[in-house]
Amino acid sequence: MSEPSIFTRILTGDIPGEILLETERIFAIRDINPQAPLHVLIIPKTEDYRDVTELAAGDPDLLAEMVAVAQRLADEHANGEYRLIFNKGASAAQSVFHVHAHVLGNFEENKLVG
Ligand code: DGP
Repeated sequence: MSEPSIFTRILTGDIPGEILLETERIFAIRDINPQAPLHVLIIPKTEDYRDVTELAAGDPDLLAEMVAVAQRLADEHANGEYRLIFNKGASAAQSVFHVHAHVLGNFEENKLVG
């Protein structure tokens, strides 16, 4: 069997990481290298899907649940608005091959006022 992914190791407590939200099939953590004031990763607990294309083909309901979790996170930590990104493939900057979505928000916090 292959090694558990970095995300599974956070879920199981093998390595540290704050779990922001957890449902039966999904969990969410803050990205270690945030690209926006809010930058959270939404991750299915299963490692069955390497990327969003496999997930959409294999379990579209789980993909829809990830979008619902993105909205929940944005409602709780932003103003209900968010950017949702899936990287698919190394040449598109995917580095962890356990499917996950990046939720980014609160971009206004970086703008200068006045
Ligand atoms: P991607 O490039 O789409 O595969 O995104 C992987 C993301 O995972 C990347 O933005 C950084 C994040 N990441 C990698 N290792 C860790 C970790 O140990 N903890 C947390 N919180 N995030 C991590």
